[in-house]
This record gives sequence, C-alpha cells and structure tokens, in this order.
Amino acid sequence: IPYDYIVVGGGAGGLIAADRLSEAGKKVLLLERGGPSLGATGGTYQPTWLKGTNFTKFDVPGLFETMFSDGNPFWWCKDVNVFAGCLLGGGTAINGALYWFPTYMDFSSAAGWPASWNNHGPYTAKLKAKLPGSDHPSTDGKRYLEQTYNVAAQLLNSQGYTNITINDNPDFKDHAYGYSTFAFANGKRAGTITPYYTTAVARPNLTYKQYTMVLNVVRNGSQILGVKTNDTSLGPNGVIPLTSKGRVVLSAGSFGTPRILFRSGIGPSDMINLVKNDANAGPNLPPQSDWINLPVGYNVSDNPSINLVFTHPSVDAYENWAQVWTNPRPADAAQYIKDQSGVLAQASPRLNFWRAYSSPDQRTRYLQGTVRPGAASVTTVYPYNASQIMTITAYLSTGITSRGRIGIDAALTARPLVNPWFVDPVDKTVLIQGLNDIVAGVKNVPGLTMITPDNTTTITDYVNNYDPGSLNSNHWVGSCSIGIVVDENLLVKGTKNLHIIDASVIPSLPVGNPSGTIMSMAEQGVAKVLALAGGP
Ligand code: 6FA
Ligand code: ABL
Repeated sequence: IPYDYIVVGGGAGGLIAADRLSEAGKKVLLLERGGPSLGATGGTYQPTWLKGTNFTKFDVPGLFETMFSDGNPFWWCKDVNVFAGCLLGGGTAINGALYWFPTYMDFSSAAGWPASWNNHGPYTAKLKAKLPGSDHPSTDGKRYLEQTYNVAAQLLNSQGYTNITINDNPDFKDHAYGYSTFAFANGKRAGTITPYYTTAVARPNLTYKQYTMVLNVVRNGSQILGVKTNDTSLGPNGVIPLTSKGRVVLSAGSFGTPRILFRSGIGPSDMINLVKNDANAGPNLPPQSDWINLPVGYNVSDNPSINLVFTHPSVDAYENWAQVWTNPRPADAAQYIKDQSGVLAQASPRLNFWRAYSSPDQRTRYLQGTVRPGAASVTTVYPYNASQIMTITAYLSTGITSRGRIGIDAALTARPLVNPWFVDPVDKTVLIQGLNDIVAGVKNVPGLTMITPDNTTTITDYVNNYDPGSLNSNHWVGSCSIGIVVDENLLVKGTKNLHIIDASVIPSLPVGNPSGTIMSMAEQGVAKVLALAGGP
C-alpha cells in the first residue's frame, strides 16, 4: 500500500490487465468480488462423481450446460438481472467458451474504433501465444458426439458453405463453417484464468484479494485517489489508496463497471440521483459540482438470438445434458477422470457458421449459427423423439444497428433499461431472412425435421412472438464505449487516471461470441495504458 495500479474485477479483461501490468513490474492490486473457480485456484464445487479429483464444475467443459440447471448457482452476480459471472475468471469461468480470434472488422473504424486501434494483429498474437484455443479439446485429439456436426454440415454444404478451420481463417466469415473452437486447454476450461491469472498471482508485486467488492472510486475532482471496498480490514472505511501517479483500471464488466461509475458520481444524472437516494451509497458520492456527466450505459448492444430445434435419427441428444451432474454416462465419466478426454472434455456446441447479408439499408449484417445436441426448450405439435433433438441458434452480429441502454434501479441492481434487440426493424428483417435460409436447407438433409417452430407457425410469427428476454445472448458490449465514455487510451473522459478494460468499451458487436475480441482488446488496451506518459 499504496498501489501503482488497482484492477477492479478478475474476468476476461481484468486478468489480462493485471497480468500485463505486473509483468511490467508495477505494484498491482487485483480485486475480485467473487471466490475461486477452477480447482487450481482453490475451487471445490464438484459433483459426487468427481470427488477425489481436483476438477470442479468450472473445470469440466462437459458440465457447461449445468450452469443453467443448478439448485445453488452461487456464481451468478445476484445484483445484475441478466447472466453475469461473479467469481474468479468472470464470464470466462462459466461461459460456453466459444472462442474466436477477432476479424479485421471487429476493430475497424466502421465498427467505431479510433484509427489507433485498427491493427489488432500484434495483440491478437500475444493472446494466441497465451491461449491458443482448440477445436478438438479432448486430450486424445479425437472428436466426440459429432452427429449434430455432420447433420448441420450436410445442410450447409447444400447451400454453398465452405468448411474451414475457423481460427486459421478469422476474416473468412461469409458462407463459412467449422468445428466449434473453445478457450479450453488440456481438456479443461482455461479462459483467462489458466494463462493469465496463474502468471499474475505468482509475481510478488501483485496482490490478489478475492471476495472484495469495489463500491466506488475515491476522487478529488478529476484525480482518482483510490477505491472504496466493502472490506474494512483493507484500509480505513475499506479505502485502498493509489500512489500519486497511480491509476485505477475498472474491469467489472458491461454492467459492473457502469455501476461503479454511477456510485462515483460519473454518468447521467438520473443514474447518479438513484445513488444519491440510497442510504448507504449516497453519502459516498462527491459533491454534485464534481459529478461528471457522461452517457454511461447508452450505446449498448447484444446479439438477438433465436433457437430452431430439430430432430434427426442419427443424433444423440446426450439426455439433453440433464444427467451429466448427478449421473453421467459411466464410461464417459471414467474416461474424463482418467485423462480429460471424451465427450466431457468439450462444452455443448459442435459446429459454428457465418453468413453475410446485405440489407435494405445498404449495410452488411452477419449471421452466426451455433449447433449443439439438446435444446433449452421445445414447443411443438409434433410427436418427437427427445433423444434425437438438436438446436441451431442463430445470432445477428456485426452490422447490427439496434442499441439499448443499461443502468441501475433504485435498489442499485444493474439491469437493461431499454432492450437492445430489434430497435431497428431492419435487424429483425435480416435475422428472419437468415432463419428462412437455414430452414430452406432442411429438405436437403434426409431425416431432418424442424420441430420448433412447427408447421403451425411461420418463421416471421415465431420471431415476432419470441419472448424478448430469450433474445438475450449474454454478449453485452458498449456501455462505456470508446470515443464516447473513454478516450482512445481507455481513459474515462473528464478524469486523469481512471481507465476501463472490459467488454463495456467495445463500441459494437464483434462477428462472433465476443470473448476472444474482448481479450485481444484487453491486450491492446493495457499496452496503451502502459505507454502513457506520466504514469507509475
Ligand atoms: N463469450 C464467448 O466468447 N463465448 C461463449 O461461449 C460465451 N458464453 C457465455 C455464456 O454462456 C454466458 C452464460 C455468459 C454470461 C456469457 C458468455 N459469453 C461468451 C460472454 C463472455 O463471457 C463475456 O462477454 C466476457 O466474459 C466479458 O468480459 P468482461 O471482462 O467484460 O467481464 P467479466 O464478466 O468476464 O468479468 C467481470 C469481473 O468483475 C467478474 O469476475 C466480477 O465478479 C467482477 N466484478 C464485478 N463487479 C465488481 C466489483 N464491484 N468489485 C470487484 N469485482 C467486481
Ligand atoms: C454463448 O456465447 C452464449 O452467451 C450462451 O448463451 C451459449 O449457451 C453459449 N455461448 C454456448 O453456445 C447457451 C446454452 O447452450 C443454453 O442451454 C442456454 O439456455 C443459454 O446459453 C442461456 O443463455
């Protein structure tokens, strides 16, 4: 104490920031509100069949679908009303771990990036060296439970798609498909935890505190002096100071970072007034004359996603993943424990595909598909064989124009205030087109039947009547967009030493599930912060 850098949040962005700052020799404090995840980080939450091993729910890829069906889901942030991981690794500890190296579009000026960000190559290379990812995560190099891959590949081949190794060709995202690729290593979840946390926490100049929640930054006008936490053992009133040249890096995620800003008197006045009215948080606000008016929480996007459910006689739906926690197939459990190979070494997705669409408004929009055994829900008039179900999830991504707003309510729970899906009707038109194109290929695959929607429902009606909350893809970006809330060095406008390195700074959705792009952004962002003059 005091610290050169205080990094708030140990998720996708925060662990990369903490690792690179400590690698540069800075005195770093990393604060995470949650507890351990992987067994190697002290995690212990495991099903009976894994007793005697060091593998937790978070380690074993095949347990991914049980994140949504557990009676005691302690890993979700209880004060964020969409899914968000509140434990070491953040989203990367609990997500599906689909992992794509960014495309040139993801950091282009057209996507909202300053020109100084366009060349992501060197930073993606640093990421790749730490976390190569794998499209065959089983340690024996074999692929398992591939029936849904084969069925979808037949459909896509009939429509002129090309089969590629997706991360070898990141910029090939039109009529392209390949094996799902994951942020796993050695048959286990890695995320940013294994490659970055492990090296960061081993350094004597990095201090890690878990179960420590940052409430607000402490500031004198534009100068950040430190952070206030919920742990009074860490300093007077829980306040931890920075050195005079020090910086705070907020990496609390698309919902967590805006809330810290609001509680620090930074953001739109309607949000700060909610804080002011809170008996605990209000007294910690700076005087109103020091509030910094920024559009924190606006410009938010998330992929609208729609599930189509099918059956095919070749498909093994793997009991819809319902048995893997309490009663996995014995041979698969034994194989996983023996050498982290087999079905359980991979999360549920099997194939991903992309297609570009030009639209009535002259923009190009991209559709992503994810194919997996099982289904989150089935609504159908057809009789069907539940052991043969599979899902294609269609996401609309790059090019999307709809934006929403996130913020807090009177209880200071973080939540969407204006949903970001289909605000622009053209986004909906394009997604419907994409779904119709998928459906048009069904007849080319003998035995393939779409059961949701069934033949009593058109695709247009299906989309129009879709439960809006179910459109959520958990890919929130943009609440502190670069150029709007932070400058090109990720410095919060109006402050001297407050930075943000997480999904919230990304101004528009990347072409795929976003974690790879967030990680590349973090590599580039922390390099820019370290290069600034006048820092520690
Ligand atoms: N992205 C992908 O690329 N592929 C996927 O397959 C994928 N799947 C999912 C998924 O299945 C679910 C259920 C969810 C919720 C997300 C998925 N994502 C996927 C999205 C991806 O995980 C997120 O986009 C990514 O993790 C966001 O990275 P950030 O760095 O912005 O934020 P995190 O949530 O990872 O980390 C924030 C950390 O800050 C957490 O550890 C949290 O506990 C901590 N924190 C929050 N507030 C704090 C506070 N006040 N004080 C201290 N710590 C705080
Ligand atoms: C993602 O990027 C999404 O954020 C997740 O929603 C998705 O997982 C994973 N990747 C894997 O594709 C889905 C599960 O497969 C569903 O069973 C679950 O209902 C859904 O997340 C909940 O959002």
